[in-house]
Amino acid sequence: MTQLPLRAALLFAVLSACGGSGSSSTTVSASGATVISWYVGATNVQTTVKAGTTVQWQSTDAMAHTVTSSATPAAFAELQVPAGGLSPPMAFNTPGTFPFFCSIHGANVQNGTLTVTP
Ligand SMILES: [Cu+2]
Repeated sequence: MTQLPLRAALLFAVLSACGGSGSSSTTVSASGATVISWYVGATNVQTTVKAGTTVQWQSTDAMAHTVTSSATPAAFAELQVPAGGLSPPMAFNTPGTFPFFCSIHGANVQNGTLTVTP
């Protein structure tokens, strides 16, 4: 994922250019959170964190998304990712493998797996 720094830089530029829109989007990541870029076309996104890590998904294409568990039953409650903003922070405290997708755009164009290690 060598594009991540570039995406982050582009997002920062976008956010800086449109401040004061009145949007309630969360634009500041939680302290120490691992932030996953989440956009249409983000497929097979693989992220590994240690148990206890707070994770947030960030819309980097200015579109609203969800982070929805692919497991049955769902491994976690669906998160909303506001357009250009961040999902609420969620702490993953239990080791395991957590596949997810976007219920707005579909698993074909947005899917990934979060692996939580002990
Ligand atoms: Cu989406």
